[in-house]
Amino acid sequence: MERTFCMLKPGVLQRRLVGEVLGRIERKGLQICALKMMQIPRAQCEQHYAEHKERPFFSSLVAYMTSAPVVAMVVEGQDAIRYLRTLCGATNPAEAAPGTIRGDLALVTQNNIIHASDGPESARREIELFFDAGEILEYQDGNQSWLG
Ligand code: 3AN
Repeated sequence: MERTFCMLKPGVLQRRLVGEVLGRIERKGLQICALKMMQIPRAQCEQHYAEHKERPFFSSLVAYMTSAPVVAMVVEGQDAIRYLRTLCGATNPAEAAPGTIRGDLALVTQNNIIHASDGPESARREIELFFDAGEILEYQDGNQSWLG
């Protein structure tokens, strides 16, 4: 099973959309194996977005992401990285297809609802940056047992 890191940006709690977004991830069949609310310390946020350090939006992005609590999680499933990215839709909500999380719920690129790791290496790095091993829990996938 593959694991990926996912984070709901501050606007999701502020707009009462946590259940809506978690519901989409769950209904797809992906499994949440770690979940917490937190306000990200600035240094941790800068580390998370280090690849964008030179981009013009970096300081505004860090200011936004640290302005209010986020929901951080680890999501598991076969091909979880690819499935979650597809659920999210394009980075720019104007280009995100209807039916995707960003396509349906976002208008602004910076405040585009959700972060999801873009590959196995970033997933590993991001999970480690946000979670201790003991916070990631294993449990039986109920869907699989019903499917037999
Ligand atoms: P994604 O989150 O779809 O992987 P990235 O990695 O290119 O996209 O960008 C990381 C985050 O940086 C985005 N989620 C968004 O919040 C912000 N971002 C990306 N491009 C822009 C932009 N042109 N203007 C403002 N913020 C941006």
